[in-house]
Amino acid sequence: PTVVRRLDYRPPDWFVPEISLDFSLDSLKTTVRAKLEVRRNGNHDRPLRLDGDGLTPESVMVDGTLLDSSGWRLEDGDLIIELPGASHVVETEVRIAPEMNTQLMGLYASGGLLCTQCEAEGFRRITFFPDRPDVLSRYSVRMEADKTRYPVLLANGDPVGAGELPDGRQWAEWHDPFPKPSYLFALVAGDLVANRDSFTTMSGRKVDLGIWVRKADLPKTDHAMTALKLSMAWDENSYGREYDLDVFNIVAVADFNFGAMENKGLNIFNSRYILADPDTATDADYDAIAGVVAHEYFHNWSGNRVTCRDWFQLSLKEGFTVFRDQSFTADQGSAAVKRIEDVRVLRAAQFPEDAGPLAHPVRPDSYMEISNFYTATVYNKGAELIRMMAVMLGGERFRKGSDLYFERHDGEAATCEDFVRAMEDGGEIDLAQFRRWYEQAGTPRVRATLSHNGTTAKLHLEQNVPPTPGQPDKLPMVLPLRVRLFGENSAAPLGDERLVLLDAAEQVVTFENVVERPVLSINRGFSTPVVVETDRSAADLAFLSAHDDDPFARYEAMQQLMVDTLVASVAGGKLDHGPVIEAVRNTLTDPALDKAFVAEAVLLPSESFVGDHMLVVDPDAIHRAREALRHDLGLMLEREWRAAYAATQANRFEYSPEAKGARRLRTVALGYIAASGADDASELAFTQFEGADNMTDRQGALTTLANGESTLRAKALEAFYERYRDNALVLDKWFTTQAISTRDDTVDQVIALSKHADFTLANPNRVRALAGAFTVNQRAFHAADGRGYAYLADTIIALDKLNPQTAAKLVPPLGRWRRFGEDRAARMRAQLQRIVDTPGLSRDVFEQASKSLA
Ligand code: B3K
Ligand code: ZN
Repeated sequence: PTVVRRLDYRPPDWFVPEISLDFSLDSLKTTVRAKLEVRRNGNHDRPLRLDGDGLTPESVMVDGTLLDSSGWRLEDGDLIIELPGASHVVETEVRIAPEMNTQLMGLYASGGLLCTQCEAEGFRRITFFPDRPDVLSRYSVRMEADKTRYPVLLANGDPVGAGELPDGRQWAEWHDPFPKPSYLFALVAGDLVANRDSFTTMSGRKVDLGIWVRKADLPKTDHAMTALKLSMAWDENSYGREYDLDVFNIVAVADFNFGAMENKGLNIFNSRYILADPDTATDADYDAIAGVVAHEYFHNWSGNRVTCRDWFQLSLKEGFTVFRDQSFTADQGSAAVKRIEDVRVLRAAQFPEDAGPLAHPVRPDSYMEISNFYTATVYNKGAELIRMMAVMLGGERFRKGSDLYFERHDGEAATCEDFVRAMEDGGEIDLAQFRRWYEQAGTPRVRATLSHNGTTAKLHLEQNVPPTPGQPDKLPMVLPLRVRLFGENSAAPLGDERLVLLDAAEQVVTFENVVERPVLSINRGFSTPVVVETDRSAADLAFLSAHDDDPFARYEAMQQLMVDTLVASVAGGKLDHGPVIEAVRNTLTDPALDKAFVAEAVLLPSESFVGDHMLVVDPDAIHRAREALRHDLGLMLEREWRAAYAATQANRFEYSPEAKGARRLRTVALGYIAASGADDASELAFTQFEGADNMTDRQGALTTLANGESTLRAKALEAFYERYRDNALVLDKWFTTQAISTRDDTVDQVIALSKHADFTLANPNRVRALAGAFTVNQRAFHAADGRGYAYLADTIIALDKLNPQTAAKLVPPLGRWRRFGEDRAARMRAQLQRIVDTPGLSRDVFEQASKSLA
């Protein structure tokens, strides 16, 4: 496959200021007529090239005249037309079959609906068009369809007309006044009902809001609606951004390749990020819904009004929008817990990516298939870059920078460089060296050593950015480190927090008036996305976990203590669980801490996070060490866990931060009680399972049972299945709970589940629920005999024939082979090779698998 390179960017040869689309919709035979006003860009004689993917023109007209087949040609699926003048009107007609579209890109069918997904390059599967984000057009869309099957017809922008047609058909027309790239085009046709509401913007305009779902799902849409209105108000208050159309619609669909899509005025969502009620959605689901609704809404400015010039700039809209949705969520509840969650995601998904064969800069330099670059690096590390700028600038100057960015580039297709320059000009800061964050892949490592002499403390800092594919040598980055010292005896801070900008390979920071032995609190709030190595003792970490005034740093100290303990015990070192147990006890019994924070802080790091701290990952040894520590924590603190469990029981369902925190702690406590080996643990879990009035408690109990050997396990799984077998989103949880089980037989169970009548490769959520979740289960996936790898490869190969994009997302876990011992590495490579050797492989999977082998 050809490689696309960032530095090869050229402006488009032709612009398309206006486009009219006319759809005659049918699930098997949809006719698409497109009328493009094209305008030559500059002085050149190159033909008009319209991207196409799997399309055959039924007819091609230029300026009203039908061309015979000598007037156009197809080249790699694209339509090429030689045009004499500076502007013309080009009309094409194609037929497509949404029902046959298993890739879920372009126009496709989902549960009787017709819907679209165009980002990044799906529009070319609908009609011939210059399908690149720097071609912005005004869209008029007319749709007609059977009135009974498709009573509701939606598209971008505002509705401008509708009417009846003979033969039981009807039509509707929508017009979007804002020029937009083709990836933001959308339409939906189906039998839908709406949860309707309205929002009055800061300048007093009333916007009609609609969340469209199947009739039975209507009662599950209130939470998403609340989140939408909160998001609209938040963007006005925090960024001065107002909504700009008269209507804003959201549609939920069951079959979707990722979370949701920010199409102008018509967001289309994976139903799992819309539908919620206490009986079927967990607190984590509620939070994810609010976060994704906010994210897609915020794209209206960071993405739609200002879009990307080319796909290498993807982080311009995604990194910024993730940062915006993270800030929104932090403002709605506990900012500390939100930060902990975000860092956990970064470490679980992005750090391993940055350390492996698929590592790439936040602004990549090349790709074979752009769909493979919707990554944790572009999204989550990209958000960290924005956050660092915000930390360096402070709120007010950051806002000046963002205001300038929106003002300068409204209506344009911009670059990451444009964003950085707006921050420099608006925020009055020099970001010359900071730009390396966009260029260099790899997670920087910082070594921090504190020494104390008399009343002076010196912090010695060293940074190092590891080599990554194509980037053997790295330059020093700018790392904004929030640092503070605490006195060991007084347990009080020694001076204010300092923002240290580490921008050289080595640097020494001096602290005066340090009158007692200082303990180092560094990278507070995770102010820079790096790995920090210190020589802090277990005692110092325990001290910080109890006394640091930055909640993130407190959590971090506890995590470090736990990781150090686990790594030492895997290495066969001294096995002393004491400091962890005491630190957990202190946190658990500290009445000043909120329950949600406590629940996060007392959780052991995941097995894969422990693995990330080892030279060679030994999944079985890590599992044993972690289970041993869990057992000791459960046993030694049994009284405290039971007290926490009792204190959080029987709060009737309420969706408030306090109630959520209580539920979270309850299930964590239940897990530890079970880990202690207590005889009544399964009974306790089963009672919680049966008595729960909400999914959080029910699933928490089910997870505990699913990890165990009790006979109640099968009983609970069966009851859960019977109760929810008709609810796809809840059935996904049933698959996931079994796929992440810590039991010895999980590989067999997962392989059996892949043959279950309710398993299907056609639905991406179901695939992720089983195969995707399984890859997170380090010990089961890395079963020594390689069956986990073979199962995953089988799934990838089978799925690739239907849905390459979703198949390609399953490849990276196999690419971590370098981190494992020879035996496992060989088995992982063998599966990657088998994938690469498969005839007819998609570009998506080929890119991921071949790069993973290198
Ligand atoms: N912009 C879309 C992602 C599209 C992914 C295409 N492979 C959703 C989002 O980030 O908001
Ligand atoms: Zn996004």
